[in-house]
Amino acid sequence: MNVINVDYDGMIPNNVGLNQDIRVRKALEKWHPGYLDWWNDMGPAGFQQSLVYLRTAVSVDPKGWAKFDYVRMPEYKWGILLAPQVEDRKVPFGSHRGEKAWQEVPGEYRAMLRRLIVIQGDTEPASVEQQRHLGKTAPSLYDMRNLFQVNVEEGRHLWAMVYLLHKYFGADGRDEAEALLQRRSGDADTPRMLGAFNEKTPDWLSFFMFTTFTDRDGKMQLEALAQSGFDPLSRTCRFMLTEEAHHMFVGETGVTRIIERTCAAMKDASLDDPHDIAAARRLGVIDLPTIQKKANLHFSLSLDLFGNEISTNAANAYHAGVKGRFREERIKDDHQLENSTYPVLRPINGRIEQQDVPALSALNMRLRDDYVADCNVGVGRWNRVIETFNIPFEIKLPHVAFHRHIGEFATVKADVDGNLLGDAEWDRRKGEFLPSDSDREFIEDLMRQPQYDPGRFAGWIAPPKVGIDNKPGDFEYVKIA
Ligand code: BYC
Repeated sequence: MNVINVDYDGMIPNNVGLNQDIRVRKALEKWHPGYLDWWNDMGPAGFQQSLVYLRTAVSVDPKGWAKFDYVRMPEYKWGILLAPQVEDRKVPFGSHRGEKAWQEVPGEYRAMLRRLIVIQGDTEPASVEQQRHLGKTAPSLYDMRNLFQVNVEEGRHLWAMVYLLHKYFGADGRDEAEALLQRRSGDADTPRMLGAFNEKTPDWLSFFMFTTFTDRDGKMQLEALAQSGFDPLSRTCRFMLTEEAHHMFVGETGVTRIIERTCAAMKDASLDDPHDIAAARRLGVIDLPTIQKKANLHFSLSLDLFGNEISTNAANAYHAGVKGRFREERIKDDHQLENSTYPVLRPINGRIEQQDVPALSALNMRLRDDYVADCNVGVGRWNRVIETFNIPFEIKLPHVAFHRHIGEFATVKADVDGNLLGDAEWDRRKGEFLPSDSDREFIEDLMRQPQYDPGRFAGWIAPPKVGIDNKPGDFEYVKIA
């Protein structure tokens, strides 16, 4: 079997030799109908019979791994794809640094690995559930197709984690795989595991912010897991990262196109004051301050996904060689961190202060710092669009203490500049920073009318610069059934 090309003949496309691995193949085939039931119940509402122009992974060769074609989503070939094995790979960090990477789960790290794989797996179906109603308000067939592409690939990422559970974790793995189909985003009794995945994604601006900020947490976590000494996890995550890039592209360019449309409408109407919200809204576009508020919301929710700044779980996972740092191989240090420190921000006596703590326990903070830097690159691209229109407005990421529910800042209230606020002042001013009910109603009203004509776009978003798979502007990305 060729590790680059995928065995595409069976029920489950794969490059892991599933045909020869009868136990795992049978277990996955047993899990499959439950997955399809979940997809039909909780996947994109209303478009399951439509033909969607989707890419499917047919190889793991970085130079060309996908083919595009029309497919009905329930018939999408969700495959199990691992990046090619790196010959003679070594554990790159922690106490086992330099030892041969593990092809099986080391007994002493079994519970730790299972927990990380389950948490990663849980986020994937959660996001599909959160986005399931958006097709009904799609601003174009191009955007609708991108939404569905993201959705089917999150479904594939669930398959990726379920494969690891079935292959390497025996009966407990099978139970966990079953439970991944039972939890539901936002459900009071059986919620998804991490906070941000129980929030709503009620409109397209939220979707684009989610794919910008929350999918980027996905990128960072996958990069950290791709370093793992447990080689099958590393290889799985490396291939998932290839797909993840498109999800962030969808988010970042989606927000860019909304900003572009807003700025163009303001210029056409000679509206120079970006803070004249009512005037911008009268033009049928989303005002820049509301875009900023949505960014504040989704960025702060995504920061919570990094866990506690100071975490024994993270220290243990690094020491064990199970979860590394962002781009571990590019960092110049001993890759063990037993004797180094890292600066962490903490609220101390009513002020936010920086404290040096043991680097091993600060790994979540470090990954979050890398994440914030990566986010700032994307925000810079948004601001360059605003600049080209000469509009005096800059989108800024809020301070990391703002609107937090996990970690050091969960017990304090802060404004977007990191000034600590009393409860009363927070209650009075939170509408300045976060979308209010009326902001949400405005956006919902604006987006109520979908645009399903090929090549046409709702009035609040600019068309993309190029089509998917280089298709022309009027390409029918979704044939609505
Ligand atoms: N919500 O020691 P701590 C993606 C819990 S996104 C609720 O800081 P740790 C995607 C924590 O579980 C990436 N609970 O934990 C994006 C722990 O509970 P237990 C998903 C939380 O392990 C878009 C306790 O608090 N992948 O792929 O250092 C679309 C103590 O916390 C939260 C991963 O996250 C929270 N936000 O850090 C689709 C990678 N935060 O176990 C997909 C795998 C913490 O003591 N996960 N808690 O009862 C991990 O690496 C880590 O588990 C975490 C938490 C970074 C999540």
